[in-house]
Amino acid sequence: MLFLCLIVICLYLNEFTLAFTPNNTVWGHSAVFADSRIYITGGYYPQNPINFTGAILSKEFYYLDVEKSFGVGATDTLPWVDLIYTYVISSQQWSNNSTTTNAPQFYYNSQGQTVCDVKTGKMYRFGGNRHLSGQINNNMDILDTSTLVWETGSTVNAPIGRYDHTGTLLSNGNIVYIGGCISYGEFASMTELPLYNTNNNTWTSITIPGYPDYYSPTPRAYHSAVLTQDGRIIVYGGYTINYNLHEVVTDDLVILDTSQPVYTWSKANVSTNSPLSRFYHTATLVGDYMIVIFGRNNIHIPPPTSNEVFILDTSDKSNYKWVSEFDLNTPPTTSSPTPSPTGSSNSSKPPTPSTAPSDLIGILITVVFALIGASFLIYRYRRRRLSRLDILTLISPQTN
Ligand SMILES: *[C@@H]1O[C@H](CO)[C@@H](O)[C@H](O)[C@H]1NC(C)=O
Ligand SMILES: *[C@@H]1O[C@H](CO)[C@@H](O)[C@H](O)[C@H]1NC(C)=O
Ligand SMILES: *[C@@H]1O[C@H](CO)[C@@H](O)[C@H](O)[C@H]1NC(C)=O
Ligand SMILES: *[C@@H]1O[C@H](CO)[C@@H](O)[C@H](O)[C@H]1NC(C)=O
Ligand SMILES: *[C@@H]1O[C@H](CO)[C@@H](O)[C@H](O)[C@H]1NC(C)=O
Ligand SMILES: *[C@@H]1O[C@H](CO)[C@@H](O)[C@H](O)[C@H]1NC(C)=O
Ligand SMILES: CC(=O)N[C@H]1CO[C@H](CO)[C@@H](O)[C@@H]1O
Repeated sequence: MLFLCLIVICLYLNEFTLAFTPNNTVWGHSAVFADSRIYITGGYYPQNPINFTGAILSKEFYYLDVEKSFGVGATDTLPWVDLIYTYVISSQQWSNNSTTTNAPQFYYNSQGQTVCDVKTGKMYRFGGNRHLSGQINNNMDILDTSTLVWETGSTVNAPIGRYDHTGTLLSNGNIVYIGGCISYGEFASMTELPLYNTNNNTWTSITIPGYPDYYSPTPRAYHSAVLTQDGRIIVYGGYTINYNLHEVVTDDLVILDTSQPVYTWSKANVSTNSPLSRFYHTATLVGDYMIVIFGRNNIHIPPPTSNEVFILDTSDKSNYKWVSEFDLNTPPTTSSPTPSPTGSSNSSKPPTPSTAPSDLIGILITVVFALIGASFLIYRYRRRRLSRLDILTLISPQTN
């Protein structure tokens, strides 16, 4: 297991720093919400933006500041903040403080569903595939973030392996796994979903009544899934067909209602124009707003709009709206925890942008998670470009 040695440091930039705008054509990145910031790292950008061919790993690390209102229209400037860190990849480990023990095998395409339970500090990673063999696994690897020791979850009744799926932790401690591929070009069922009970480490599954009595969404992979406070899992985007011919799903906004004993699917009622459907994006819930960042469309993506960030107002479940503003002045009535590693379950107010120790710890944890995700991608990159990659440069915050 190859981890990277991360050394480093936050060079605080001052107020004169130029405005930072990340590449809009990034896909397969990860996003973590913590302390009113959505941290983005990793992902790919096209080698040939004109015809969208080739994939180069992005080494950027930055965040979207969701502490204040902002618009996502073509002329708006998004509150991106660049982060610079320096990694020295001379040893095969993370820095001392984040070295884990019993590290499991390395898998691809499992980053989209990694779930963290903020109550226990455990991170759950299920499935993924091997890079060279393409072998798909159904392992449940659990990282205790307080001890940094990996454990193995239950294999009894474990579902068939998969990749490019999502995992969503419900308030009852079950992780619901949605979608993904169970073999090359073959998709997991959307009506029989695996559940992992984190309270007693057991697998079960739930059967969702489907067609013809109920709506059944198109099977999909590399979609996103966020949980609202009232138990709706909002599944957005994803691809169908097969990996090489992948196309976005047509029913790109579907809802799994987990608030009743019998879960049901429905297609979201959307009363506004929708952005271009996509996959390999991220979605993060901040209050009642689902913030979708980047992603890609089909093989040949049309030119991106100037801001590839989109906001869905999820407050009215009979009428979802894509809005052009993240507006804290007419705050959504509730503030929902997001299934992110450091999202506090009780942070109903955005914390102040101070650098109090607790914030720093939150940020640190976030960074560690983000980097663990990034390491999967970086590992692959490094294999391909061993000679070039002695130093990765990432950078850090100017604080507001
Ligand atoms: C994409 O563009 C690059 C550079 O212009 C070119 O070399 C490559 O052949 C093109 N690929 C396809 C599939 O069109
Ligand atoms: C953005 O894309 C261009 C070319 O497509 C590339 O040169 C540049 O490094 C990319 N930047 C990031 C942050 O990925
Ligand atoms: C951290 O790692 C360095 C070299 O990898 C080693 O010399 C040092 O003793 C380690 N420190 C701790 C506290 O483990
Ligand atoms: C695990 O917990 C669930 C309820 O949370 C219960 O139905 C199930 O029987 C438990 N399984 C074991 C093996 O204890
Ligand atoms: C969608 O909207 C229609 C008409 O506005 C309404 O009849 C229907 O119940 C709504 N569906 C959901 C799931 O809310
Ligand atoms: C949430 O915070 C409020 C006040 O800040 C406190 O009264 C309440 O007990 C907290 N709830 C939980 C679940 O921690
Ligand atoms: C958060 C944490 O564990 N920090 C430790 C990192 O390692 C140094 C020693 O190298 C400790 O002093 C810190 O407490």
